[in-house]
Amino acid sequence: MPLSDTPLSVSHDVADALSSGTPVVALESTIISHGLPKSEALDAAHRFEQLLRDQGVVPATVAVLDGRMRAGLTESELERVATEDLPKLSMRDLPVVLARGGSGSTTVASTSFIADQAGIRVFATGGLGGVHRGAAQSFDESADLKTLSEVPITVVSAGVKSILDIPATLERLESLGVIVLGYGTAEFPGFWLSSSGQPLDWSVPDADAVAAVMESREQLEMCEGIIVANPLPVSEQLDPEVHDRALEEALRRAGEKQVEGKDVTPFLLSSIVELTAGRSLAVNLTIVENNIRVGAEIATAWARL
Ligand code: PSU
Ligand code: MN
Repeated sequence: MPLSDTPLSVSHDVADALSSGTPVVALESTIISHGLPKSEALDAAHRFEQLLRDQGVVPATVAVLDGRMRAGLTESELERVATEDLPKLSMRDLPVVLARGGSGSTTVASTSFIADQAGIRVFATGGLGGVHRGAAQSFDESADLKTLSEVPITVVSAGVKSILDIPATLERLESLGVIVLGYGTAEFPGFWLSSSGQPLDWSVPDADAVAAVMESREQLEMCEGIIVANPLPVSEQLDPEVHDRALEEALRRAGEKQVEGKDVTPFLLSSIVELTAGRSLAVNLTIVENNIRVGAEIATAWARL
């Protein structure tokens, strides 16, 4: 199907940048609509985009609005994402919501898919979805993993949150053939903590090295995504003791309330914000900003190639 027939709208800014070789970085909207308190969401969405512009990169925040996939939002569209109660859309939700002319925020999976359809190669986020604790019983594994094995995007993240089973997530990424590069580290980051303690096979020193891997993947015509695992500096991580206590209590609450399915991630995240008196949220924002900076460097290095 020609691109003009697909329900995809690329903003003028983003389309111009893509055709002129100006670097573009995609941003997801689930962080904005579900990952942050409503009071913070719009400011954060603005800040994320501005950070990219400051580095000479065009931001492409991704969402679904009124039955169309969007890459690059206007001010009023960004406001809608931050203030309306939009459903969180993973891959399998896209055809249904598009068919109904509906709207929603996009996860890592659906953002990766839409960004790729728009021709965007780099995406910056906070943390990825992964294998949940207890997945051996519940089979709860984020569709992010499957999609990242099918879409040749490069996503910058601080690993996955400790609310998940991190070793199992890394095993699944290996099975799925997703490329994982430690950015200046040989250990997988632990989101709020600089390291999860899990070793990685590959580490890269800088954005040029990531762009070189992207080029090499392209030469091999591989479709698997690249995860650039970018840790927080130790000086900015959440106090490990505060982290461990909040995590334990949040998991206990989720078990007690029998939270299931796609509600698990937002429930645990908001519980941890409450249990750390907002500190996890401040660290969360720092993480996304850090990843955006690295995403901008990678997109710039890629545009140079
Ligand atoms: N991890 C975070 N913050 C988030 C998410 C993950 O630290 O907001 C969101 C992302 O959009 C991710 C999604 O793609 O949750 C994964 O949800 P699920 O496990 O339901 O696939
Ligand atoms: Mn799930």
